[in-house]
Amino acid sequence: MSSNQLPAELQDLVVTGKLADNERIKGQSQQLRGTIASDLTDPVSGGFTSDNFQLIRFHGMYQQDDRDIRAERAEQKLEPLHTVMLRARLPGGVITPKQWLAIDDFAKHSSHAGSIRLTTRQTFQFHGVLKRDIKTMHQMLNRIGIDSIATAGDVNRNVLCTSNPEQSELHSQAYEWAKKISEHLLPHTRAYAEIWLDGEKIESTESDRATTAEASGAEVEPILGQTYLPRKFKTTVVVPPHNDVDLHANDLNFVAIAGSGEQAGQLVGFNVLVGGGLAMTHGDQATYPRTADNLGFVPLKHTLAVAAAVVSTQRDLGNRVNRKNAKTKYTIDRIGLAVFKQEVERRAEVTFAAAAPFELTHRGDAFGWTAGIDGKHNLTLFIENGRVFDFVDKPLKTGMAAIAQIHKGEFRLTANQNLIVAGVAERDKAVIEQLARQHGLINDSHSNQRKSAMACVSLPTCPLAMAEAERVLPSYVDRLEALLAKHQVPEEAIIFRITGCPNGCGRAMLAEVGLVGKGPGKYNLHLGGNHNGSRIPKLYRGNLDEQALFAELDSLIGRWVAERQPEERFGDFVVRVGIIAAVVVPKDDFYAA
Ligand code: SRM
Ligand code: SF4
Repeated sequence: MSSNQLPAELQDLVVTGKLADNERIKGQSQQLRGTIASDLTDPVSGGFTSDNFQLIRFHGMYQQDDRDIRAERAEQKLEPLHTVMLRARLPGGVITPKQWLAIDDFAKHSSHAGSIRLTTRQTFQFHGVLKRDIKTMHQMLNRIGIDSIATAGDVNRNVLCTSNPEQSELHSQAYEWAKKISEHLLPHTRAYAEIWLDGEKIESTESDRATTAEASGAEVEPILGQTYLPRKFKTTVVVPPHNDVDLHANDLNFVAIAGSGEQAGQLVGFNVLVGGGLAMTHGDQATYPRTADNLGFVPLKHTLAVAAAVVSTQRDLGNRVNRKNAKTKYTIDRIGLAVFKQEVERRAEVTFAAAAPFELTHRGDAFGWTAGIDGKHNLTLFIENGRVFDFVDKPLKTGMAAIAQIHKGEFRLTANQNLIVAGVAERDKAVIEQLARQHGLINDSHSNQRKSAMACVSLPTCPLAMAEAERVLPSYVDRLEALLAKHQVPEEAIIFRITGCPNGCGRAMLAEVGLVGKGPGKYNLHLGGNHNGSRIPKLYRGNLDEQALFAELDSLIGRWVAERQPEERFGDFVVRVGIIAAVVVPKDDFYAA
């Protein structure tokens, strides 16, 4: 038996029953090809048919329609206006000005909304791409060395890496590992190149992922397996003390550990944390958000083997019957952390050492200028909702393009939906800052509170949205700012996040105040997350409309200001005084009365 297969004694832990239909789709897809190519030439529908609707996700796209006009089109007996949303693969969120200019140009010509959307996972999305433009889009991306392989679907997604604007030695080493891990866990199928690039080489991956064939003729997927993973899988590389990537939202996390003595400041290995994830389903207590557990420390040389072992353990033991319980977090709670760890050790042929000490102190981005160790400078720009668009009063997209025209360094997208102009020479600082100010990319009136808020995309493009998120965030922050001013703490900031449904894309389940969409205009209010993102907030009040919500927050903020200990954060206060119980063991505590 290969170390990459399930030993006999663990066979009983495999969930049996009727497999989810997605397993059939993957199994019959000829390694993710399906009949996507023929759908592309079908002039009748703007959408993808049957299984292809799911399969395009593995190529980084989702079929969507504009929900604002869905009813109107139905009345006119028209099919929804199908378009795709594309999500790029950008490990660590790094993108060059030349690449930015090309995506800026494509957004102008081919995306309905004309915007570039920075996501909570350090990449960008195009919304509203018509079927006829999809191939052009992939070919344009390929020319600039970007792809969208495995940014969606049951695979390892875009690998995050702390966007450390100080660009320490440790950070640049960690970033190299984020790229290597991303590359190592990619699917091996040539489907992407065949369908979108007419078989051309994929410029963004180091190797042409030519694959060996099974006896059946199918390409071999050595890590992901022939039917890929049971569910989506997310990985980060974290450089303490900065937890901007929100590691507890992820299945697999490599926490960078620096050496001592001669190796001080150098990356020597990683603590490996597994089993984080934030999604749940309203009314289904078998689903819950969960923080990640620390398996221990491994030296650098074992990194890729451990990554592959965690992925393949989840591949073989994850629930393929019920997709709602399929993620790594549920596998670990079902089979036990000790069993999961032992199997990872066996597959990777390592023994985890005791976890190395580390501390995570904060999550927000360091806005404005910071100096790097290379004598260069970095400018972190706050992009509300990650929406790079030419708004009437602030032409952000034009401003970004103007900066890209002259910038000689790179851009870094952050996991907080913001953007860093990185590697700026002293002599170029003034002109870049001037361009940023001129186009509304720097606005000194933005409060700390506004810069600590985040929302998912939600309506009108997200088919799963139950309530608004991105579109209400600015006005909800106005109200929160007004409450902080009323209670005499205008400089304070509460980590405030809105997510349009319980899937949790805006990471409200790691906020101090988290709103989860319940229905149009209605939200569940969660409290008790903490500043560094290691505690899950619990339901405080359900189904609140805007008025009820801000009435609750008014009274809670009033109590916090009156009764807090020095420097005590809102999330810690509500737990300390018993307004809400702390979630310590998510499986047991999240729904406990
Ligand atoms: Fe997400 C599905 C947007 C980060 C959990 N997410 C979706 C879809 C694709 C809806 C769909 O399936 O049709 C949304 C598309 C909306 C649109 O129109 O753009 C969507 N998710 C996003 C983004 C763009 C939100 C944003 O405002 O930035 C983020 C893109 C990340 C990326 O670049 O890859 C995004 N999604 C997240 C996160 C946060 C994170 O990873 O840090 C989570 C919670 C963490 C987690 O996975 O537990 C998240 N998205 C989900 C889920 C629930 C997964 C689950 O475990 O059940 C879904 C639904 C699903 O997979 O079935 C989902
Ligand atoms: Fe859509 Fe829900 Fe994700 Fe928001 S949280 S983007 S509404 S799936």
